[in-house]
Order: sequence, then C-alpha cells, then structure tokens
Amino acid sequence: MKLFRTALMAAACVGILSAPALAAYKQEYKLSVVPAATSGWGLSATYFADLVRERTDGRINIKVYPGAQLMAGKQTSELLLVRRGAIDFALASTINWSPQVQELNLTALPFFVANNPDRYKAMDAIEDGKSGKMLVEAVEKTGVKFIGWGENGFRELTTSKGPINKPADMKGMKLRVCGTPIFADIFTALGANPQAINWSEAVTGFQQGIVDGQENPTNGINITLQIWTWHKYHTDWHYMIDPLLLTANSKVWDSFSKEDQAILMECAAEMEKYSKALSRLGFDDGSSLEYLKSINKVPAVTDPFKTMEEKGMTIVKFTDEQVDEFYAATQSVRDKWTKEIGEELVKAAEADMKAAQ
Ligand code: X2X
Repeated sequence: MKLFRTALMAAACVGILSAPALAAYKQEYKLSVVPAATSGWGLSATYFADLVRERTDGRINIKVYPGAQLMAGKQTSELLLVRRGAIDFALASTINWSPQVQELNLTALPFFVANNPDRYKAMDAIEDGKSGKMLVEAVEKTGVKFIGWGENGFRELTTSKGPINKPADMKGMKLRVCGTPIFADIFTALGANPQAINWSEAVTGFQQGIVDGQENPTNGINITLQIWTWHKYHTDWHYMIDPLLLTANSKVWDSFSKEDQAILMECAAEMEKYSKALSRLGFDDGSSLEYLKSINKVPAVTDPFKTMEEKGMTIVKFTDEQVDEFYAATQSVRDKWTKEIGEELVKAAEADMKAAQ
C-alpha cells in the first residue's frame, strides 16, 4: 500500500496524473492558398500566420504555400487534400470547394448577394446568420474544421474586347472560368463561351490571348495582377461574391491545446477584418481604409477605379436597368442551382440578407 502511494505521488509530481500529455506539435504547418502571395488572399493568409506565430510564442509555426502549389495547380482538389492531411490549413475559396460541397454554391448564385441595397452588409449577414451556420455545418460535415471567414471579394469581369453593356455584348466571348460547374452555366446562359482553366495556367492564357477575358475580384486579384496589361475593359457588375474559408485538417486541429485553439480563433477573427478591408477598400464608406490605417497595412492602391482608369481601362458600372437585364438572363441558373444548393438554405440566406438592410 505504501509502495503504491509513493508511486502515485511520484506520478503526480511529474504531471502524469494532473495533465494529459499534449500531442507533439509539428515544426511547420502548411497553409494552402490558390493565388499569389501578393494577392489580397495571400496577404490575409500571411497576416494570419504571423499573428499565430507571435501569439503562440512560436509554438504554432504556419507557412503559407501560395500559387496552388500543394495541389499541383488543381484548385478544386484542395478540400480533398485538407481532409487527407496533406494540407494542414487552407484559406480556401468557396468556389474551389463547391464542387464537393454543393451548399457553397450559395454566394455564386448570379446577382443574388449584390441584389441588396448594401452588398457588403448582405454578405456579412449571411456569415453571421442562420445561413452561415448552415454553410459551416456543411463544410464541417466533410471532416474539416472551420476556423473563420475571409473574403476574396465580388467578382468583376475584365475583357480585351468591349465594353459590355448588355448580354449580347458577351456573345461568343471566350472567358476563362475555374472548373466549377455553376460558372459554365452562368456564362453559357449569358451567351459567352466559358473555358475552364486552372488559375495557375490562366495568366499564361491571358498573355497568349487564348481567352478574351476573365472574372475576379478587383482589389485582391485584378489590381495586384495588373490585369490592364491584357484587358482594357472592366465591367463592374458584382455578379457574385467569393467568401474565403479558413479551415484546418481535423486531426491537426484536435492536436492543439484548448488554449492554442482559442488563440487560433482569435487570430482568425483579426484576419477576417483585414481580409474584408482589403477586399472592400474603395468600395465602401471609407471604413476599410480607416481600419487598414489603424493596423498600419494600407496597400499601394486605395482608389481602385482611379488606378484602373489611369492604366487605360474603360469602366462600365452597371445601372439598375442593366442589372435587371442580366438578372433576367440568368434566371434559369438560379432556378437550377437553388435545387442543388437546397431551397431551405437559399431561403435562409434571403431572410438573413433582408433583415440586415
Ligand atoms: O481561380 C480563380 O479565379 C480564383 C483565384 O479566384 C479562385 O481560386 C477562385
């Protein structure tokens, strides 16, 4: 008995009984990003990784792998690789994961989110509301951990031919899209000729002129890429938005202490503010610029329209009548994809967006 008590005390002293042994942390965690490190999306990932390193005193060392390099360019394989653990973290676009998670097509419904008086409030309302919870559940059902939101932004059209004022102006235009099915449907409905090309090869496609245009967010992608080098027309139509999902492989997430999980969540919330400010800069009431100033992270371009014009781009900002025409032309896409996404989720999103206006 005495011997047993002594053994028990010794065990308690070395902490065997008092604290569960922590799984060893990896020396480096890989965070995947599809576009370049200099894109808004890449900057957001680096911001998160730096915050985490700092706030965990280096216990969690995240390295950003931009350019879809962890999936050999095939952007729609990312979710699979996070699930398998080949990728530890991803700041992922809903677009790239929606082939596997149908619900994530929600914000790609054409002229859906921006069809509200304040399109950014509408986006936030989805993320903060019932529909956002449903999206997170759908993502986590695949076995990955959702940590927080980011934002690539509303996707605008850039073309070498133009300007585009009505669907007929897009007739037969070869437009690069990613290989996600809803895009083929949208651009086919508008009379264009969509070409599915991975982002990793898209820029070469612009250089060689094998496509007449593409669509991507203005601040995060188009400006950082200097899209005016190839495309002289910018169509500001906000036809859909691309929120980002900060996620982790479940086993990796479970291996972190509760304290470190809380730090990761906290850093994700900071990253969301930064990522949204980068995406919305120049398109809101000035609050994004104020925020970026407060964290000392103002990017080179703060007035995107002025910059694009200076670079020789012709900008068409859609009027309400133009939106109506494009809305009508894409009705069949919303009908088909509402069924794929789930009517309940689409209704919940409509209610969330309406309540926030
Ligand atoms: O492929 C694209 O257009 C990009 C970079 O925006 C995404 O990965 C969705």
